[in-house]
Amino acid sequence: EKVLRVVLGDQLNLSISALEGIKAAYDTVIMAEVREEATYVKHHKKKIVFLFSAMRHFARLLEQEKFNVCYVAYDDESNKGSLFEQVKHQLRQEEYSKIVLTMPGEYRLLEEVKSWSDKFSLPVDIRPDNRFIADDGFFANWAKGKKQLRMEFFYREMRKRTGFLMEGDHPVGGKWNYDEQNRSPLPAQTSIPKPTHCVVDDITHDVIRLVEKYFPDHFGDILPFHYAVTREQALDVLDEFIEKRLVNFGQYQDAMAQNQPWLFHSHISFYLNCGLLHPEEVIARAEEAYYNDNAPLNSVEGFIRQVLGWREYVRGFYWYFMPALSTENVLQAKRKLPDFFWSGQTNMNCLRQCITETKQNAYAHHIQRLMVLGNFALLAGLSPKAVNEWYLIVYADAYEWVELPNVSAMILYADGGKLASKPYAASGSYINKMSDYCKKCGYSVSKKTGEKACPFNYLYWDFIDRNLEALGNNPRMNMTLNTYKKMSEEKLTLIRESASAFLHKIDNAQEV
Ligand code: FAD
Ligand code: DLZ
Ligand code: SF4
Repeated sequence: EKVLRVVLGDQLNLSISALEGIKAAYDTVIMAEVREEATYVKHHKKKIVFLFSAMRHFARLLEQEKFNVCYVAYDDESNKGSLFEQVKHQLRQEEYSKIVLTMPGEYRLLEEVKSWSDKFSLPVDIRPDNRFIADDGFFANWAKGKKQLRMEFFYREMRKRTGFLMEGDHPVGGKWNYDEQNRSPLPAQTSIPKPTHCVVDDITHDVIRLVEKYFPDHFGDILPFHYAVTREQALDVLDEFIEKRLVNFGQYQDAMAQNQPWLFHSHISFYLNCGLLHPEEVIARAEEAYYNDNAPLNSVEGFIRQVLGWREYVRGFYWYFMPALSTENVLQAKRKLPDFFWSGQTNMNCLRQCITETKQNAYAHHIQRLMVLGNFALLAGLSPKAVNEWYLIVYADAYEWVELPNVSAMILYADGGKLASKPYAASGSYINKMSDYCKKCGYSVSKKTGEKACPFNYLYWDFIDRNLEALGNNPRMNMTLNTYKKMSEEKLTLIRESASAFLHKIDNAQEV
């Protein structure tokens, strides 16, 4: 009784549920580099190189484990272009009693594989995704009957349930959250450890050539390429983070600096999200660093909150609110994406930095994604559909389950506040406080209106002005709204004029 086991490109772990109970001598593991997955949005070139290379390395590992692997490369003659067609083709080659796979990470693909059983007239066993800590249903159970779904409370439940950073029923150190210690800008001369550079082998070189050939019009730079593509390499990246950067992670978590894309972040989202690392092992390593006195509590708790809290929370949030989440747009934002989101060509230094680094690395750290790029998308009223597509394309760690809640709910407030209690809107002064970007900018962060003024300043008030109805009843907006209400009509007119001139320019592809 042969079983066909399908392993998707982001499920690259020997412990993945799709492989549980495998009979090496009988079963086939099928993996395929397919046009449909690589182009349903036009992923960043580096993202495709990373994933295809990691897939090829994982297939090789499976072969070493003596499994029967059917690996279909992108340019194989037998490549059918989609997972469905590839599985169909394989079912014609050999007889199988059933198909087994781990639940895909995206709604789109889950719906697709749910239809396979009928289409192939074969049982399809879709197993729970064991790449996460919270099991299916945990979020839904927690969310049931709650008016507000704040991450902080979900996170506390996860701490209690797993025992990470717990002393009995109490959080280690007496507090659940040390965020107030985690908001320092980066002092000018801070020395920042270099990010881990992994060696590029022949497999990756082959994939680089392939991506150059077949995806020439996709966004982004392939070289330099230094990401991990095996579990061993990903563990090296994790080691270096724990040894060199975790100590300062907390304090500088929200900082940004000119030409410093990596700072003290972990750079492991790529590996967590494609299965090379498991969140539990990552958290255990950070916790151990605290108990061994190698990193302070604010850093370790801050990091664990990201992985055990935010990451698990957004995944639960995604499945709880799909498919409605993907079309929500309570602020009715409609503007198309400005061209500079692809070219990086803008005089706004913060955006230029974040977009250029994104193009080079298929990576930006959290506060760049949130408070520069996201904040701009919110204030300028960019359409959630366009912004979601951009984020899904440009980051090598982007899959819809994690990208969509962060974009639609966290930055755009398109869900009307199910995730965030108020929009993460900020003027230029926040960016100025947390970075040195403004010092190198053509605009003046201290000017509020007019040609030279920082666009974030007037866009902020124009955003409030435009969205009064949607935001007016939110008590968390009271302070902002009070300031707004006290503004003179004259000042408001200047704000509206500056904002409309700026928005007119981006709508007409003029330089800003
Ligand atoms: P670190 O700063 O070192 O954080 C450690 C880990 O915590 C990350 O690796 C990640 O797994 C997890 N984490 C932190 N914040 C979040 C969060 N908000 N949601 C989920 N996990 C989190 N992360 C993705 O993995 N994929 C995405 O497509 C993605 N899109 C984002 C879009 C927007 C608009 C925003 C604001 C955030 C997005 N994030 C996304 C979250 C976060 O920015 C990245 O996880 C982080 O920048 C990855 O870099 P790092 O591994 O160095 O993270
Ligand atoms: C993202 C991606 C890409 C670019 N290519 C493939 C592929 O060729 N084959 C594959 O099995 N998976 C790929 N993936 C990952 C899938 O799109 C992923 O499984 C879904 O997005 C669900 O998270
Ligand atoms: Fe960005 Fe405004 Fe600062 Fe320029 S002045 S870097 S546009 S926040």
